[in-house]
Amino acid sequence: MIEQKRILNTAIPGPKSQALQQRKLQAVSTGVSTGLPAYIEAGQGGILRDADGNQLIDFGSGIAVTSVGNGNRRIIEAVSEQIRKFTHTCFMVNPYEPYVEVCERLNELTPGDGPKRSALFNSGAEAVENAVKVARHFTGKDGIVAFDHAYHGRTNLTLAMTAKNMPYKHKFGPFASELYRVPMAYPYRWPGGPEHCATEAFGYITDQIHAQIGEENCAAVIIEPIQGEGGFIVPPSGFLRQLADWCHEHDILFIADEVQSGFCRSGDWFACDYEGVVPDLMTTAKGIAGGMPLAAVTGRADIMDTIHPGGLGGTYGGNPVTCAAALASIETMEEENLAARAKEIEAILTGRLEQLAAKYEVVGEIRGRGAMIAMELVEDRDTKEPAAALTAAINKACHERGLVTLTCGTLGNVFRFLPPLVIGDDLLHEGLDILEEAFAVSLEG
Ligand code: PLZ
Repeated sequence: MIEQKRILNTAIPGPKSQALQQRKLQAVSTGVSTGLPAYIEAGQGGILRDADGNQLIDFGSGIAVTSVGNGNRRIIEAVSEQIRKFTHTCFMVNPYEPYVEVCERLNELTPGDGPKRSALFNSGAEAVENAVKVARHFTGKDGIVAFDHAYHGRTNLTLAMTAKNMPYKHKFGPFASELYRVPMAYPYRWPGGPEHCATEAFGYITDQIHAQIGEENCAAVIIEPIQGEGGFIVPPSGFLRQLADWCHEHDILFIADEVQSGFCRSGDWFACDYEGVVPDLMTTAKGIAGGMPLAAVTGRADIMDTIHPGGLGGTYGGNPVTCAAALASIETMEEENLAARAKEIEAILTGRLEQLAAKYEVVGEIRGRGAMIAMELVEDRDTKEPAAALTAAINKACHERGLVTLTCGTLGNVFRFLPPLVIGDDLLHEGLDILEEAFAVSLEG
């Protein structure tokens, strides 16, 4: 057991972490960078313990993954038991029950009452790639529409869908073809003002698809119901529904990428639930399996079952150990009602962040849902000029004080909060105290 308490023994990163970072430089490609190079040795709940014995408060959950907390008893038991039984057969060679059960649970939990089917993969990007494969196969069309600020992964096809050049795409092209980008309904930065964002964005997007691709050439529109890496952008209420309805009218599949927003993170099982949107296909990963690498595509049975036998798969997809973790993770979310807990976390985070906004003009907007909350920092509330350097400085000040924080945003000026859903109120408040201090030192010197 790790006490749920922040402990600072050394500077962060401490000497042992610094020595490990030196080894890292000699062994690991520079392409793989580390946000906070305090090397982790153990973790539980809302705490990560590093090589120097420092205990850090976790506001990142390994990018929205360990929603049920590191060191989760159910996950440890389920994974250990499965490893003792067998670790791998490849589902395509010798199947096993946990894979089927995960698919059953996904089909039940995802929005929509009709019959559904799922297929399991290893990473979010792989799930997105497969959703695109399925959409093209089913519709017989090629065009895929993604959004400004989108993030869908780092493989070649998903990079074509990801919006941001640096660091993701820079000099890694050429990228896959038949991928199109349309504006995102981003209320805070919508040129006509947030109140016109929903209708104007819908108009632009559908006009653009009509004029530049043609509905009859368009297989799918893919969107993160709350954009993650792009800046926790929440589209205006009603926008997703309107877009999904328009897609249906034109035989275009509506794919929701819930890799980051799914599994209770947003205060519902899925961010689509809040908007009453039923996607044709949904991609999930991250929070699904408490840190084990598992991802899924879930969708309408008539779509998923048009694929010929053998058309989908992979050596490790739905590995039994990851499936055991997913079942334990889903059980934890149900038994501990972590969706409701995400809403409590939302109340605490937004309450405290509003106090910061009252004090500091640099806080341009606070947004998000559940335990997926962000604030966008600007130089000036009128011009909304992004305050990327300040965002980085505050982030660093949090790290030095033992708080694991993450930034995001195409413009690098969004501070995001993704604590494990099992974190205690005391740690949340302590983390927010540290954030306040980081604001004070970064802005007031
Ligand atoms: N779709 C919505 O958020 C992963 C990326 C971190 P993988 N986001 C974190 C980084 O810098 O690589 C993500 C996502 C959405 C797809 C993905 C991709 O998921 O499991 O990283 O492949």
